[in-house]
Amino acid sequence: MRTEAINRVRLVFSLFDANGNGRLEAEDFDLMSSRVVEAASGSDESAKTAMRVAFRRYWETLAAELDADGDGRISYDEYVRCVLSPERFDATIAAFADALAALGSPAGDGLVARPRFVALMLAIGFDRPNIDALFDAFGPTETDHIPVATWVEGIKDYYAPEKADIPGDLLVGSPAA
Ligand SMILES: [Ca+2]
Ligand SMILES: [Ca+2]
Repeated sequence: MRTEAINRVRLVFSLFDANGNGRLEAEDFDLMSSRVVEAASGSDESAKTAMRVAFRRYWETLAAELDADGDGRISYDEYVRCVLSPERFDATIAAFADALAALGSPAGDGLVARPRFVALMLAIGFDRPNIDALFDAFGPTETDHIPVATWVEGIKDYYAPEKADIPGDLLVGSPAA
């Protein structure tokens, strides 16, 4: 198990605990979903609906796979076990990544502008310096865009337990000066 992967998982757990009670539950994903969709001004309704569906599926997958004590909530100890069987989450993560990155490109041109990326990542709860560091690591164009596909792959890598020294690690802690 890579330390970097555990750090990434810990960060996601803290952000997805949107109501801050130390457990993941359906309400957290509803809150997060609302925040992200609200930040996606300019996206069409079908893209917003796809995001809501992806968040719901995300929660339902966690509840089905990780709620070891069956109390309808996911503790951190339950959540961290997701890294032991990542293949069970691949399809859910892929759908989530596609929906999120699609919100980043409302024009449907396959490109995500930095302000849009920042707005969506702030809505999830990441810190601004980390978000900018990640965007820079994705190698933006001269017009400060990244391809949707780059973001999708970055999200999948973020959740891959065997990956280290990836752009997504820049979301954890303070970005290097
Ligand atoms: Ca919670
Ligand atoms: Ca539980």
